[in-house]
Amino acid sequence: MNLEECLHNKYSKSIKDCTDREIYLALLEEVQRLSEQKRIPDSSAKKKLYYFSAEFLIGKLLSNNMINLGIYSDVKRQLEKNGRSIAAIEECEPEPSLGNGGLGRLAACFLDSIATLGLNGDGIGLNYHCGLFRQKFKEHKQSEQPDKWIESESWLIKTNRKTKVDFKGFSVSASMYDINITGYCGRTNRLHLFDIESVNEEIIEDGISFDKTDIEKNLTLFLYPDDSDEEGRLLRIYQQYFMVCCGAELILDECMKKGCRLYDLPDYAVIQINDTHPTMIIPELIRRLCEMGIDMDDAIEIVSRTCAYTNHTILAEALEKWDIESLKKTVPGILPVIEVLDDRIRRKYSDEKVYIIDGDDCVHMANIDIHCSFKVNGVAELHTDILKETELNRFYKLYPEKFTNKTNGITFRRWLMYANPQLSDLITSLIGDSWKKEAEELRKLEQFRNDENVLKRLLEIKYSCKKELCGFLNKTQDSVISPDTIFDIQIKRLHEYKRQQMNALYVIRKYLEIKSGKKPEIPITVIFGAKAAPAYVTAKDIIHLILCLQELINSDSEVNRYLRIVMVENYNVTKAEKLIPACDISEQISLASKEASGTGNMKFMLNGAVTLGTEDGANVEIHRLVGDDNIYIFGDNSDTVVKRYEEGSYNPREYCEKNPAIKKAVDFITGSEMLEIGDKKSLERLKNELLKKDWFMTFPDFEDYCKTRERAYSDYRDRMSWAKKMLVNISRAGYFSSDRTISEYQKEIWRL
Ligand code: 26V
Repeated sequence: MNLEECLHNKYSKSIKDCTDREIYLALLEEVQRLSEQKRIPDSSAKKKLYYFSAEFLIGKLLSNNMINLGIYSDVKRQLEKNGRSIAAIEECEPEPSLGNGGLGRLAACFLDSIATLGLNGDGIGLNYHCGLFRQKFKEHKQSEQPDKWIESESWLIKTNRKTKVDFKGFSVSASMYDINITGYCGRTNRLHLFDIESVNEEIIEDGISFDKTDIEKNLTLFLYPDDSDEEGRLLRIYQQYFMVCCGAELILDECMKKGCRLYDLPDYAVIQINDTHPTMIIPELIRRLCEMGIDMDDAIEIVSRTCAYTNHTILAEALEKWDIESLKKTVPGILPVIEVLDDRIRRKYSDEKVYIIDGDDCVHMANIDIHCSFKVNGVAELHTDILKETELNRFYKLYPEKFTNKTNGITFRRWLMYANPQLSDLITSLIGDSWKKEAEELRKLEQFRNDENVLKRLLEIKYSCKKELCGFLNKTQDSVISPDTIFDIQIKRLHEYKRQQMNALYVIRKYLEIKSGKKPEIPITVIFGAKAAPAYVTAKDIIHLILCLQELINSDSEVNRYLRIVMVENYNVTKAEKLIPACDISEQISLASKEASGTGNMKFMLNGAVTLGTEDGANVEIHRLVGDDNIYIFGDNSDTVVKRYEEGSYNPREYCEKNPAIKKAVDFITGSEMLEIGDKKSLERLKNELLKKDWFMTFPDFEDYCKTRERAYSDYRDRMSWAKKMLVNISRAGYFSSDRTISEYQKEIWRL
C-alpha cells in the first residue's frame, strides 16, 4: 500500500505535513478496506461458529491488523523514511475497553486464530460505551472513571441490523456494530457488538455511578456494573438477555437464509458459551424454536446439540445464579423455558445438586449449560481434572462423554511478532519464519542452547525491552527505574486467590532486610499491574498496600538503590504489550487449584521470562514442558490445598504466631512507617483479613515462596545459564499457541 498516495487522496497533504492523527485515520480507512476484501460470503460455508462472550479484550487494532494483512513493515518503513514513527501513530488509537481479564483476552486471541486458520466463526458481544472503567490512583487508592473509548471514526462498522428486545413491561431496540477480525494471512471474520439505541452517557454522575434503573439509557454503558445491590443485579440480567436475544435472532436469520430447516440447526450453527454470562442463549433459542412451531422436547434436543460450554473458574462467587423473582421482573419470556428444563431434570435425576433451580429458588446458570450442551470444557489439564473429580463430579458421572479439556493458548502474532519485534526477528533469522503459523517449530531453537552468540543476543534483546519499558513508565507515570535491575512482574486482575498480597509481603520482608543491612547483590524492581472490581473491598485494600509500599520504598534513599516498586496505573492490553517483553521473572503465584489456567504465564514464557509459580492452572503444563531447571515451582499442590479446605483446619493467626518472619511482615502493614502514608482503616482491615481469614492461604506457602524467589534471584547472576533458561522457555512455548487450542476446538467440538 502506498501511504503517500492515501494521504494525498484524503487530505491533499504529504506524509511529512500530516498530523499523527490524520495518518492514523487514513490508515484506519485503508486497513478497513483491505480487511473487507478478505471477507468470505456467508453462503460459501454451511456451518458457522458463534462465539458468545460478555468480554472481548481485543486491544488496539491498527498495528495488529497491518501485521495480519502483511503490510506492517512496509508502512513502518514509509513512515520512517519521512521522519515519522509508527509508535506515535499507534498512540492516537484508543484501546477498546471491552473486557476485564483472562476470559476476555482469551476470546480475542481465539478470534485471531479462528480467522488465521480460515474457519467460519464470528464473535457476539456487547458494545459497552464506557467499558470496564479507567483506573486512576488518588491518595494511594484506586478510583474509577468511565473509559469512553468510542470515537466518531473507529473500527466499529454500523450495520443495518435492528432487533427488538422484549423485557417485562417494555421493549427496546438494538443495533449491531461490527469489527472486522482479520487473520494472519487468513480470512476476515467479524465481531458483532450489540448496542441499545437509546443509550445515554449523560446519565453518568460522579466517577462511574449512574441510575441503575434507567435501563433504556444505561444498558450498554458499562461492563460488569456493580451488582452488590438488587438494581445492579437486575441490570446484569437485562444485559445478558439483551446480548443473547440479539444473537439468537442473528443466528436464526443467517441459518434460514442458507436454507436450514430448524431441525437441522446443529448442522448450520455451533454456539460456544464463554463462561456463564451468555447462558440465556439456551432458553432463548428454545423459546424461539417453540414459537416457530417446534415442540418443546425437540427444541431442547436441537439446542443441546448446538451449544457447547466453557468453564473458566471454580470460584463459587463466579458461578452465577439468578433468583427466579429477579428473572420474573426482567425477562419473563424465558422463565417458563427454564422451569421446563428444571422439571425435566427433576424427573430424570434424584440428586438435588444437579437441579437447575435450587431450594432457594435460584437458577444455576452453569447447570443449564452442562445439561443443555453437547460438550463442556475446562481450560487447562489440572482445571479440567478438578472439574471432573470434584467441582462438577456429579455432572461428570451423568455425562462423562461431554467433558473435555482444551488448554488455553495465546496468539503469537500479537504477543511475540508485534510486542517483541526484536525477539521475533532473531528467531526468524535462526530458524526461518514458519513458526508464525506452525508454533511448534520454535523447538528448533533448542539447537542453539549452547551457542554463546545466540544467548548473548537474547540477553541484549531483553535489556533493550527493559530500557524501553523504563522510558515508557517514566513518560506515562513518572516512575524512575533502571534496566540494570531484575524485573519481577505480576500483572493480572486483582484477586485474593492470585495472591498479590503474598508478593507484597515478600516486598516488606526485603525492605526490612535491606534496612537491617542485608543488601541484594542485584537490585530488584517489583512491578504490579491490576484493576480491582469497584465493590471488592479487600482487593482495593491490597492496591492501597502496594501503593503505600511504593511510596515508602521508592523515596527511601537507603533502600531504593536495591529495591523499587512500581504499580502500573490502568493496566490494559497496551501496557501488557510493553511489560511482558521486559520481564525477567513472571509471578504466577495463585493458590494451587484456584487459577483455572492463566494466559499471562504463557505470554511471559514466550518472551523469555522464567516463571516463579505454584503448581496451578497451565503452570503445571509449563513445568512439564520446560523441566525443573527452567522454572521455579513452590508451595502446596492442589491436593493438599483441597484437603486443607475440606478439613477446615487452617488457622492463619496460629500460623502467624508460630512464624516470626510472617508475623513481622504482617505487623508491618499497620506499623508506623505505613500509617504515616496510608489510610489506617484500610490497612487495619487488610491485616485483620489476613489474620482472621486468609482464605487463599498465603501463610502456608510464604516461606517456600521467599526461599524460591531468592534462589531465582541468585541464579539470575549467572547470565549465560539464565539465558539458557530463557531459550528453553521460548522454544517450548509453541504448545501454547491459540492456533493449537483452536484446532482442538475445531476437531473435537465445532467440526465446521
Ligand atoms: C465472573 C464474574 C462474576 C460476577 C462479577 C463479574 C465477573 C467477571 C468475570 C467473571 C468470570 C471470571 C472468569 C475468568 O476470567 N476466568 C479466567 O479465565 C481465563 C481464560 O480461561 C483463565 O486463564 C484464568 O485462569 C481464569 O481466571
